[in-house]
Amino acid sequence: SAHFLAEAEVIYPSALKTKSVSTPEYETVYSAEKRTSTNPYRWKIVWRNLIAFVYLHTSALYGLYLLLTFNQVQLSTVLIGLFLGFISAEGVTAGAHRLWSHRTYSAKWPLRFLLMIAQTMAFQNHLYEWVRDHRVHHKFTDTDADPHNSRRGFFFSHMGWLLVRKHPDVKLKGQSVDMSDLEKDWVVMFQKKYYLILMPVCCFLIPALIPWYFCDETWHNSWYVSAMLRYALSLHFTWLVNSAAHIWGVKPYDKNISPTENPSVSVLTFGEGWHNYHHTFPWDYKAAELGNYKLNLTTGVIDMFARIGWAYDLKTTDPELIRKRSTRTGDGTRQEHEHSHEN
Ligand code: ST9
Ligand code: ZN
Ligand code: ZN
Repeated sequence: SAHFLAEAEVIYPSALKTKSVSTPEYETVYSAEKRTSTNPYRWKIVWRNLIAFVYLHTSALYGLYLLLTFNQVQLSTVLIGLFLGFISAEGVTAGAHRLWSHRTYSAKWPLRFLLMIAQTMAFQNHLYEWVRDHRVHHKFTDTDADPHNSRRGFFFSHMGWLLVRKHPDVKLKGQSVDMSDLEKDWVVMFQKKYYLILMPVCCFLIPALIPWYFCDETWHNSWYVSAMLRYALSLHFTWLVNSAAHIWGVKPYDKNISPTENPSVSVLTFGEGWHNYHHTFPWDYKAAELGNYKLNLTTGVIDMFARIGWAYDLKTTDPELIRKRSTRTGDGTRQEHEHSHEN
């Protein structure tokens, strides 16, 4: 999708300078590269993305500055930004992640449509691409085929992976991931087809228009706070799942994998920081052992839609299975819990 971009080669062994190699050719080159093992990764910066990220971060910092010099930005603008940030986060957590990537529950089309619009507001690529990358992340965690392989360091797994071409293993091994369920979902295919119109409208235009039109905010403040700052923060909170929650924290369920239990990330992502649990039991709609809404607001949102029948077939994990598994593979930090719901 991004082939028309300008790009520069940073570290790129001259022997590998072919731009688009065919699969067999690549495999030969790659295994030769692996044998010599001088440069396991080939970094090719995507300048369009780098420039866009520089603009986004400069604008977001300026938005933060406007916000901190209180008299400039209206309170209603801040509240609208927070609200839209929350809605877009649910599009990612309840939608892209727990519904479409992992099928932890089923949803009627009105809920799928709402989640799709919310996820479009989050601009983290369309659902089809997001889910494909995420399924590949789970299937090939911490290998070259993992799009945000955490072995390549904090920065790469956080945002660096969006600034360079993917490792060829991602594309090669990624082909083994079944995407037919998404291809059958008209909501997903509709978003994919119209993404280049829907995304700018939902992520930038509407969030900037609302405070300006309804609250007499200046267009300037509206743009930098409700559009830029809101978007940048939601990206960084999301990215922390791939960076921080693959580095820092305990591993009560499986000590042999990098994902951790990270309460701070859980707060910032409405429940997606219980990542050791999630990688061990990915089918659980709570993405955590416990259903505590305070540290997992997304579970509360799904439960709410379950109450009105829009979400159904919520999948969870048998406590006995969790106990056995953590005894066998955990790091010993799991507390025995009362399994009565404490919400
Ligand atoms: C963003 C995504 O931020 C964040 C995702 C985070 C995930 C977190 C998960 C944690 C759990 C949930 C947390 C919730 C948190 C809640 C929020 C709280 C506030 N499999 O990609 P291309 C093939 S996006 C199989 O162009 P390049 C495929 O054939 C931010 N095949 O590769 C494809 O063609 P097509 C905004 C794959 O050229 C072809 O390769 N967006 C796979 O290397 C080319 O693919 C951006 O910044 C695969 N996985 O470029 C733009 N992948 O698509 C980012 C690829 O036609 N993207 N293929 O089928 C790009 O510009 C480019 O993708 C690139 C790589 C430069 C990164
Ligand atoms: Zn996941
Ligand atoms: Zn992960």
